[in-house]
Amino acid sequence: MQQPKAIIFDLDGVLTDTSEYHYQAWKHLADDEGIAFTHEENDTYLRGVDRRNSLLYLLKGRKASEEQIQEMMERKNRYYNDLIKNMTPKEVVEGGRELLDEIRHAGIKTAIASSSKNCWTVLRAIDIAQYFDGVADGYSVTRGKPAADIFVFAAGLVSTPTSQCLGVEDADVGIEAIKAAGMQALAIGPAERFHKADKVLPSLANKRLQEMVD
Ligand code: B16
Ligand code: MG
Repeated sequence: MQQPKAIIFDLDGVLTDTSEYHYQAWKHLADDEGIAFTHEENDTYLRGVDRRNSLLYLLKGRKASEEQIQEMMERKNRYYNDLIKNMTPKEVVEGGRELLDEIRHAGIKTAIASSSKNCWTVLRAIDIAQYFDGVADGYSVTRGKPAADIFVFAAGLVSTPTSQCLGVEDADVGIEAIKAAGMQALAIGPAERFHKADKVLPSLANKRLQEMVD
């Protein structure tokens, strides 16, 4: 890999394990509605996917009015907020602060590209907002991952051409978005989850910059 001028991080599932809370909130909604839903489905189909498209997957072809869709999205979001409200700075991936410090000291810009509308709540709860030069979240673009838009938007926030950015993602749709944006892609998670990653690490825990770009 070439040394990037900017690193664009996904949030949920990369810098903190909120992807597990998203799963629990969707599972709660699925149980309410009597719909079968597994952890494996969450990892394969919902990671990185925006709230509305996640719900449409979960409904598995069941008919719902716009009013019912809105109500279910709000209900899932209430369940999710109940789970994240007690998050603390301890829930940053182990060694994450040191890694972000190292990246910034190397003169590399940093930004967030998260599909989540709760992105700022989580950044504040785990106290890492200060490590980023820009934050793109679920309000920044209309076309979600796998469209390139949120990564292109985040690269713009740090005034860096996408060809000089490294994107970091735990979702296969996120890796697709990074590659569509013309960036190098570092995937976080099991190798079999990803199709287009340039490099895969099982986790960002206790990693150094060099291990991300080798
Ligand atoms: P919200 P990321 C994504 O965040 C999550 O991976 C995904 O599970 C969630 O549905 C999506 O955000 C929308 O989240 O309902 O909070 O707006 O991985 O892109 O940081
Ligand atoms: Mg993610």
